[in-house]
Amino acid sequence: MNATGTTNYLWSRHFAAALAGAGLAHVVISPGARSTPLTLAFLRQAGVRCHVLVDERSAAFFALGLAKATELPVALVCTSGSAPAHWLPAVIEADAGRVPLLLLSTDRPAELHGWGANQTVAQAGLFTGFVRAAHALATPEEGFLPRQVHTLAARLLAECRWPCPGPVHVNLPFREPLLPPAAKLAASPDLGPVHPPEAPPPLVLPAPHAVAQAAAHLSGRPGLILAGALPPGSAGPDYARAVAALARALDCPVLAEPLSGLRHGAAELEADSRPDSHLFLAHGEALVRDAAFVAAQAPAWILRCGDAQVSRSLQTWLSQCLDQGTELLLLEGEGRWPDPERGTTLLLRGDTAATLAALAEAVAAKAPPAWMQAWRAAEQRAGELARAALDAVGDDLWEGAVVADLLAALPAESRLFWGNSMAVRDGDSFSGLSAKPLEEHGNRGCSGIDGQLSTALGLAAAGSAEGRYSAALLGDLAAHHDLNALAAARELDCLLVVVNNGGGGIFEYLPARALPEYETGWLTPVPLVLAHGAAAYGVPYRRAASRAEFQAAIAEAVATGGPWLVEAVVERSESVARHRAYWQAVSGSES
Ligand SMILES: Cc1ncc(C[n+]2csc(CCOP(=O)(O)OP(=O)(O)O)c2C)c(N)n1
Repeated sequence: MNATGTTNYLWSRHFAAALAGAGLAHVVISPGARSTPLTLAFLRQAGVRCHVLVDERSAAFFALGLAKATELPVALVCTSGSAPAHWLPAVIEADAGRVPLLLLSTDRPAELHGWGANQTVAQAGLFTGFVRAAHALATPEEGFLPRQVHTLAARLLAECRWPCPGPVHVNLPFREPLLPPAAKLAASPDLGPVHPPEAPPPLVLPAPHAVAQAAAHLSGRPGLILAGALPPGSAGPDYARAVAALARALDCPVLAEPLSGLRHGAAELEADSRPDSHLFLAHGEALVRDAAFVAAQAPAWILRCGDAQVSRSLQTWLSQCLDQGTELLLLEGEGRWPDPERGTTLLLRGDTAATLAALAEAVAAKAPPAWMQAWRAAEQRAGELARAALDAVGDDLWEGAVVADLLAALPAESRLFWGNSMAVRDGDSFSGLSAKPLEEHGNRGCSGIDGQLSTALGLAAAGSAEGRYSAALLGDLAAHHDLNALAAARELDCLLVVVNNGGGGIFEYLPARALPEYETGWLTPVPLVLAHGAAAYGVPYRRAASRAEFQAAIAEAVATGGPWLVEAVVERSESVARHRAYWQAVSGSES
């Protein structure tokens, strides 16, 4: 009997050590009995930081945030029963958003399944359709070969990262007794050498003839680059430099998505900060609302890399361009075909930054100069209108001001999480471009309003260890949805800004707004007293109902550090009027 406990523990120690050796740095653990051998192994594993969160749903989003920030797989551990089911929303987001997560659910042994044993459910296929791989392991057996455990560990992390980053599920049954007697546990077992195999992801490049073919499409013709968000590990300075190099070679604009990482502190801005030399544009969603501009500036080609556009206006404009014969070149290196409009002319497979750099080398001619001049002029005008929209309201608080003031207050190198639903859109409209380096994140894989606080706190947990500040902007319903995440906020340097506009503000812009049942079925304001929510978890709180109050509150939060929740109270109907006035102005109907 005791041999079983010893085997469980030894196997788990080898597994944890090999995962650490293969690069695992963070594990998010939710407590339980069946997971005991694994939990203990991770808690005792050097080089692995354990975060313990009781709610598995929050834990999984927290892990998602950690993985986004560290650009490495993060493991989750939980017990058997309903526990792993709570991971599902974050797993779905990790699948769509290509975020590497290692899901380690523990289970009862096979002989207990199907006989009504307590806390025994079919866990093995729980994440089917949303994981890169699923492994249903057998219980550890005495005499197991450590070499095989080490190789398994390396394989799991490799599967999380390549060819398409994402979640991998491992179901691990343990037979009782789960641990050896206490005396044996006190002494650390000698594991011997733990050298998991290395499996570095390859750099995938398109064939030279495919690069030449694509470059021929682009050279000398008016076009533009739609630069979207890339999965963790692919974004960053290489991406910024490569996009800038290609745009410079073609003299074409880059419509930088809010989560592309190209808006704040991107490489080309550091190289040359004169507005008349900018290649990256931040007001794409506004520019394409102007029918006259769109008609005059029809692109011959659009090159798209990264995730699809956040704004509806850009999506609609892209469809119209394709209808009118614009060629669409897709860059993709993960085996997907991300083209919701289904208008691809040429799909170029390869690592995004490396492929962009290869294209920059291969293009032969720039577009006619008037092409870029017109886009720059329009960008400048949209920027002025956005600033005017902010200046017009004085001390009134609305989302445009919240975005501008938050960006101004954050220290350089901060990580910023843009929540769904209006937060990321307001960030798109009003964050502009700046030379201050910021790392921006969001959960746009499936754009849920769940797990927003947890993801932001996961980002902050990575940031606090590096001395980096973190912040998040989200709506009141999203905050309500995930309020118990605040349990993880203690000791993290994180400013959580909740825009309280009395429910789901996004629905103000959708057809349901006209229905008599609108408030009951869509707006759905909740009687949430955020001050009490923050107090319940010991998080300092400020309420801001004016721009001056908001600026003071976030300045205090940044200056004092630690976790803060700032509630920005926005009058919904005025906010809607301001959004509409801005869109009307940029659409040219007021010019
Ligand atoms: C998990 C999940 N449930 C429901 C939705 C549908 N939904 C999209 S936006 C939204 C309202 C969000 O309200 P809030 O967080 O207050 O943000 P605001 O719209 O005011 O910006 C809802 C319910 C969703 N995206 N995800």
